[in-house]
Amino acid sequence: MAFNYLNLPFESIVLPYDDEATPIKLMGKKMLPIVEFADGSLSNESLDIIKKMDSANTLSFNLLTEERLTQVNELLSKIGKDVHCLCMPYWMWTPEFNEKSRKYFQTKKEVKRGPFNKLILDKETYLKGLEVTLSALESKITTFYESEEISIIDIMIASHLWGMFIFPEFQFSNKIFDYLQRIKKECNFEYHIDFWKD
Ligand SMILES: N[C@@H](CCC(=O)N[C@@H](CS)C(=O)NCC(=O)O)C(=O)O
Repeated sequence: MAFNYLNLPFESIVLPYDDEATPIKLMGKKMLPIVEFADGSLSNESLDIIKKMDSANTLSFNLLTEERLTQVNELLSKIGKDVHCLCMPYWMWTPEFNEKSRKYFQTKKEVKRGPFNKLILDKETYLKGLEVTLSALESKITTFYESEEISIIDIMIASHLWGMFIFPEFQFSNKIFDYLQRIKKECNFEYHIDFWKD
C-alpha cells in the first residue's frame, strides 16, 4: 500500500508460509515482510521500511507522536486479536497456501489460539469484540484518522482490517467501509492481487 502510494516501483515475491530458511538466512528470524532495497540493504520492519522510502514525508510520519503511536498500537493489537481468530481459518484456504504450508500454519497458530474449528464456533465473541473496537475507531475518523489527509496511521490500520473481507457475511459499518475505500483509492491497492495474477 505504501509503495503504491509513494509511486515506487517494486517487485513482490510471496514466500510459502512454511519457508523458514529464506527469512532466517536473510534476517536471522522467521518474519515477513523483508525488503531488499536497491542498494542491497535489507529490513523486516514495515514502519522503518516505509519511513526510509518516504524521504519527503508525504505520509506525515510526524503525526505518529509517541502518544499517538501508543494509542494506534493499542488499537492494532485489539483489532489483530479478533481479526486473527476470525480470519486465520479462512486465510489458510487462499492461494497463498499449499497443503504443506497450510498444515504448518494451522499447527503453529493453533498453539496460541486453540483449534480453528472452535474459533469459528465462537465467532460471535470475536465479532462482538471487533464491533466494540471499530465503533471506537469511528470516532477518530474524520476523512482519515484524526486528519483530513492520508497518513502512515491509515496504512497501519487498513492493513490490519483488509483481512476481514474474507470472513463470510461480515460487513463493515458504512463509515469504516468508506474510510477503507478512501485508503484503497489513495494507495491504488488491490487486496491479494499477488495471489490471483498470473
Ligand atoms: N514489526 C513487524 C511485524 C511483522 C510481522 O508480525 N509479520 C508476521 C506476518 S504479518 C510474521 O512474519 N509472523 C511470523 C509467522 O507467522 O511465522 C512489522 O511491522 O513489519
